[in-house]
Amino acid sequence: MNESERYQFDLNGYLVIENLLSAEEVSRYLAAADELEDHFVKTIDDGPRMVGFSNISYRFDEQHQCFAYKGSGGGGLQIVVDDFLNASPAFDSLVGHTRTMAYIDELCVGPNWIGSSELRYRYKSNETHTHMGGHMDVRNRYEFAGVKMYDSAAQVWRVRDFDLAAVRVLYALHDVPEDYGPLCVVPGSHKSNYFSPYPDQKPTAEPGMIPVPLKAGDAILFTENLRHGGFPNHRDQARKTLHLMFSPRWAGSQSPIHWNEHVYVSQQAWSRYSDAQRAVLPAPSQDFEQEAKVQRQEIARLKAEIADLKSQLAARQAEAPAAEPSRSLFRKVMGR
Ligand SMILES: O=C(O)CCC(=O)C(=O)O
Repeated sequence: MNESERYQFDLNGYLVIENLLSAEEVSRYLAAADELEDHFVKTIDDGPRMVGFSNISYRFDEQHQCFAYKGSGGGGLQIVVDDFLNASPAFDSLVGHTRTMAYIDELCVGPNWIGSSELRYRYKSNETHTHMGGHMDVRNRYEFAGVKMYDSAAQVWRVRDFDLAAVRVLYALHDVPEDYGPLCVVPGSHKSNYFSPYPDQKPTAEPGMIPVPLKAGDAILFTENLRHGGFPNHRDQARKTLHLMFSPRWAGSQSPIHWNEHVYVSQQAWSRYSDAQRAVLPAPSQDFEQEAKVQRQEIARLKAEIADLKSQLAARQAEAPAAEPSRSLFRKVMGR
């Protein structure tokens, strides 16, 4: 980071890096995102399903080894694909991406790694409700250290300015102007001593919230303590972006499906990575463990669905009109 970038990042809590991705990287990632889109749109409501933090219902996509969920902020559809790095070798060069890691290593003490990875499709009218702002969660800590520290990853003593527990990077796969659903932020809110008094809702209604338009290949880096959201997408096409979160290895994931655990790396993706790439991801859990986790959740969901259907049936039976009087009662009443 140069002097101006350090100043801007500390002051505002975010930084736009123009052309962090090369034109070739942008076209490769966008082509892969385009190719996957149809599949995720068609299958998003299928099983098997798993429930993540905050009751978010995910679908495990066996074919691409990803977890996907949908949302509808602002009334428009959003599809979020967690662990998208498994979905295509086209994304491999994003793991340990040299230009990105130069920023991450300066902001976040090593050994650091990818704490969440999302491919987001945000369709017409979709917006992301406002959230975060200030000292909200220790896993998001923003700290200006400015002291000499031992860097255990590089095994050297050095003066470190930034000591963040979570840095998000959002890469634009096409131009994202103001009407195309850009990320929005309240600059400086990462240092706020009060939580936002405004509801976690309409990003356009919150005072101080500004959109951050990007060009294809640009990225925005921000501290997770920064208050942010996503402006509405007014266009007929989906806004497509890639999101990585970096954290020290000891910090738990904030992806709802991996809450306080870590991202899922498939055996297939792992086998493609170099040692340097493997350093920024956890090794794959045994496939059978992952499979068992998915199956246990699916069984629990089906049991809950059966219980719910049984109680609906019981309620309907209770409401049903009384049965015809029995013949003996009829006889009694009629005196026969
Ligand atoms: O995709 C967006 O516009 C919003 C992203 C966001 O809120 C997040 O990364 O936490």
